[in-house]
Amino acid sequence: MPLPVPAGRRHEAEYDRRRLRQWLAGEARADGVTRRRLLTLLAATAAGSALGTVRPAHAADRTIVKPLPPEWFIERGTNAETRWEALSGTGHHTPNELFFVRNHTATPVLDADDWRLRLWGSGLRGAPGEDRPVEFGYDDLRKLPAVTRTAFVECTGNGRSYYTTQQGETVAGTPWTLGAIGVARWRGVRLADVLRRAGLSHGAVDIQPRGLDAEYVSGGENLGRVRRPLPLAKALDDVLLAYEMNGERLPYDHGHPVRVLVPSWIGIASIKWVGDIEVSAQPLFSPWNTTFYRLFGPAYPEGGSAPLTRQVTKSAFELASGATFEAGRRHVLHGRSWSGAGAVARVDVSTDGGTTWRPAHLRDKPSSGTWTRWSLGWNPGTPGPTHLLARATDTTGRTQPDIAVPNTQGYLFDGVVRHPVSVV
Ligand SMILES: Nc1nc2c(c(=O)[nH]1)N[C@H]1C(S)=C(S)[C@@H](COP(=O)(O)O)O[C@H]1N2
Ligand SMILES: [Mo]
Repeated sequence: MPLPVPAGRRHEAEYDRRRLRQWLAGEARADGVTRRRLLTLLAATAAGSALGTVRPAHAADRTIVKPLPPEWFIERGTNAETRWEALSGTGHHTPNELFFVRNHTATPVLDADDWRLRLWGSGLRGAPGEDRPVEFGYDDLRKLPAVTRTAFVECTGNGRSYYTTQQGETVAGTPWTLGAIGVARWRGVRLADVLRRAGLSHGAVDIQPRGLDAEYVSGGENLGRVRRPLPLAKALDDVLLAYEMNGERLPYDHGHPVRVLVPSWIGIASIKWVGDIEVSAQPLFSPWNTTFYRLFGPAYPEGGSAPLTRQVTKSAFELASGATFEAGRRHVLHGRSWSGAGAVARVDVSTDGGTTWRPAHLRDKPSSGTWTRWSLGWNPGTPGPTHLLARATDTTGRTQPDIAVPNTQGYLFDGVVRHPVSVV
């Protein structure tokens, strides 16, 4: 039996863990102590074990906490894209270790025990003219009725690089291929339940969750903390405050202790590390529904489109770019297709660069808010390079076009992607 730890020491051990996590997040001073020494200490704590195999030389500069082995991820600045070939053989849900990360700055390492969610603003009932904030702790949320749902989180810029490589357009932003999406089983509470408990007024129209990560500086301008308004109708419909991902405590990089999860909508709506939610009787704006996440370009009005909401339809093969296939043998191609408008109920695949098409075999019951896995047998004949193409159609009748309508920030690419492979 382990010896009982004196209360004073237990306390200090807990504080030490927190202090070390703060150091990792750049929030503690460590004058006169080497980085190596602190990493050794960190590795000995519970926080350390959750970090896995942090590469010591880079640990203090890293913006993502979890390991990013190059066979699973393509690192893109503060972000990490999942490699599609790494999803081969995984189930319907993306394992947490493989889930892409999109960080405006860096993952803050937060402690659920210290965390509070503050709801405030003119859309809450209170004495007239009085701003009446309401707070919930982590345990308060865990005591509310829990719900579980499978949903993707996908970056609005997923597939952005194909505007350039397939269409010759110049677009601004992270040049994702198709790996800025993941599907997880999220568990948490309905945002509607929390809003009602906080005392939602009849006049409320918008809510605005805000992250606890650092303020975002873009082009020399401090835009403040990451935040984006959400119409009340969506907030009350199917939005969750999630504290679990695939049966595990929410990982640091994905919003620990609590994130917003807005099914079918663009990834930016699903605010991670949520610290407060403004509930407003007036419509709200932030840079993330004005400058960003509207469509600008020749096909759109001068001031841009309306703020973006749902994702578009896309397909991807569980293959590396340039994968090789032996001629004269039967192979099975696997892939996944998804849409923000409805379930994907039909996928057509071409193995000859788009000349002929065959329907793929669906491996999931089509369901909205998530992808449908599919497969197709292929017996390639002549050696040489070719392109594999997949075109999905969702239950609302949307089919992926050959060409996506361009916009300056390269959002919502829905064109059919030409995946290069070679037959050997
Ligand atoms: N607080 C906060 N929330 C955030 C972000 C962020 O940088 N800070 N990035 C957003 C964007 S653009 C996307 S695509 C998703 C990515 O979620 P993930 O990192 O869990 O995959 O989180 C969103 N929520
Ligand atoms: Mo995103």
